[in-house]
Amino acid sequence: MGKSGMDAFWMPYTANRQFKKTPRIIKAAEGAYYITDDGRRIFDGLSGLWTTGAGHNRVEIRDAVAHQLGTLDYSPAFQFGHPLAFELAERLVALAPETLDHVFYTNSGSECTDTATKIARAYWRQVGQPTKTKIIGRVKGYHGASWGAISFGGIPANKKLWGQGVDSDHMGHTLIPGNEFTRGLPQSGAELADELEGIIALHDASNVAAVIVEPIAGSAGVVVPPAGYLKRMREICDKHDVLLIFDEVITAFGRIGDWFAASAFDVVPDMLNVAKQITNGAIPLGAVLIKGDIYDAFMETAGAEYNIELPHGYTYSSHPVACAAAMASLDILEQDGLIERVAALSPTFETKIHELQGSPHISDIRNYGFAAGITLEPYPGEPTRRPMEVALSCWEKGFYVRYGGDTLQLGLPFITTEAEMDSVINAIGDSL
Ligand code: PXG
Repeated sequence: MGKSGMDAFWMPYTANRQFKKTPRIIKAAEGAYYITDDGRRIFDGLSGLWTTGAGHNRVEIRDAVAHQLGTLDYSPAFQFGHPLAFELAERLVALAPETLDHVFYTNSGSECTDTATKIARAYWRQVGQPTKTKIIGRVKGYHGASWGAISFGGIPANKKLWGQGVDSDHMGHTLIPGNEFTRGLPQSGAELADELEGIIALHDASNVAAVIVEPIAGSAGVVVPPAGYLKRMREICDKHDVLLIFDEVITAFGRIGDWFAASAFDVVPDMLNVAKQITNGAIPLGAVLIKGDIYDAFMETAGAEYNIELPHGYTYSSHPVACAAAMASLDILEQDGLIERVAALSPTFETKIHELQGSPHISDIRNYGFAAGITLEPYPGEPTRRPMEVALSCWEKGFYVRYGGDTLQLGLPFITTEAEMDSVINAIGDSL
């Protein structure tokens, strides 16, 4: 593929000029490996983009998708339904914490962000508190690329180009000095949640609709919450009638050795966003899991029964092929015991990843489940350069490691062996 053959595609979140000079083309995959156009096998150290924990090209998903394409390839999402959409929704609410008992389908994490926050604002309006509109996010949060998502997100580079967004404010992040190289949950810092109380007081609770947080921030480099922090956040939301939205686009369906972070940390949000791993990445699908009393409020206030209670949705909400892929992916997680596998091997991964402490240029390592973030010391004035250099060196060695900001990220496939853990961690160490 010559340079001229690569010009037309404006690649997302990509250094296009650099990439097109030194392309990294993936043409196939199997299990935990990619195969490049020059025939190299590359270990998939981020499970795609946190999507493909069960490994690539699962026959069960391929067969379910093929069967669905030959049965019902598409049906209208509005005012009509198909059986799999209802089946999958029942299955999701059975897996989720008990009070999350309704499902709204989207196609992506960004659409989940917009959907959950739109529902939050509309909910307060429907129950007679229409001034509750502000959404609180967090510094270092990532919720996608839509207008809502960049407004509530807290990664400066993703915000700076766009000007005015949707009404929001932000809490600080939880990466505090003293917690470097913590294994799993930091034991100090729960009180950082109290900042939320100050922000709600600043704007007055009568103006605040919801808080949206990733229980473990992914894109910013796997920022693990201090023990007790999320519980404290839940209490503050309850005290001030503010809805709590968990963005579990990365954490749901096994990444942290449980079905959801909400279950793992025993904190139930009012809405919970999922995407990515729900179909093992094979077909786009997202979903917002929603508490019954929110759903009920819309049903009770919409007037005549033929009225649409929530004028929101996407052409591909509940796409039959995506639902089929999700059913097959959930089957795989259950039948192969992959979530139990992640839980069982997490301590081993934790030990191994922290063996990198002391390698040159590492200023912090964080981990939970099969996720880890490594912060690297910046070159003067160039904080993002070193992670890129290390990740590209790993690529040359046969390992895909994600880089972003001043961090490297690992999101191992759930099928990763101990030997593969060693080899990807060694590749990072050697590259440093
Ligand atoms: N929420 C979270 C927590 C995410 O991680 C989104 C929302 C947006 O999803 P969509 O499907 O609209 O892209 C994400 C996406 C990384 C990385 O390097 C993470 C994402 C995307 C690309 C890279 O960690 N997460």
